Amino acid sequence: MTNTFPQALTIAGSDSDGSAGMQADLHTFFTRGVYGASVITACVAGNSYGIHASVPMPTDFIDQEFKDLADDYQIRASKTGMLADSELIEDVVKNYQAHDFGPLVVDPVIMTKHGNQLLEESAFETLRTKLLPLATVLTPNFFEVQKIAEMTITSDADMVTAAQKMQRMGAQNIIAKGSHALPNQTAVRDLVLLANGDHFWLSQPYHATDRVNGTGDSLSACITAELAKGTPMRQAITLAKTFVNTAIGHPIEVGHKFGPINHWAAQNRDYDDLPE
Ligand code: PXL
Repeated sequence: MTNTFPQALTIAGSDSDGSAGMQADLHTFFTRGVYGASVITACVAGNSYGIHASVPMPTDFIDQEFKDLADDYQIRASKTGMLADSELIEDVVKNYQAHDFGPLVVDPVIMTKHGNQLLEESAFETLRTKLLPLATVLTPNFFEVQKIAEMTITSDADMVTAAQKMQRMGAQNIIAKGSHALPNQTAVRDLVLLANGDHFWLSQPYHATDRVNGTGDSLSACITAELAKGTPMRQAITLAKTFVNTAIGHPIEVGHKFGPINHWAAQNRDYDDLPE
């Protein structure tokens, strides 16, 4: 067997309701035509109302997951999601450095939209100093941008400064997601800072819906899937943004509160119209 079919890896937590975490990642890989493997770091029990229990996996089990993939599969791109605590982050960093699993997309998962903490407060510095420098792409949301860059963002210029600061911390490419809490909001604007120093803004319509669970996971997973297929960085990020916006724009009736996004709507969209 040639083992050449595009294969991507999510290193993330399992979310029992399927809306976020590795389930959202695997939905995304599937809809972008990429085979998805998963190194499970933690298990979360929850539903559209919130998270009610969380258990980290033992690091020797995580080591074995990495080993089994390295022994057999050819992972072309990887992403990280929920990493729970410092010990897990350090274990994932060790394993990622020991294997050739392609470019790494780091979604710096800290807290859910319900306000549930997914990363211990004490692990934040480990994330910033040990994982972030490995990021081929970093995908912080508005809250995470401000926390990582230690800045309050009130203007476009602030956002560029924050992204440049994160690049100096070691992340190569950054998509810094804009605020979703502006008065009379009609659009969401994200900043992309590329490794060569160029930056541009991506604007998408704002959808007033609670069905947004798994958006950050799906964005970073979509970038990962595209990189696994060899899509150039700029197109991978632009396509992923449109993918997630399309999925948010076509809600499905699952759960009562922060329900999942619609990966089928995103799958059925044609992406040939996107700018180069
Ligand atoms: O969407 C962030 C996220 C990541 N990983 C897991 C989650 C969630 C949100 O619920 O449960 C496992």
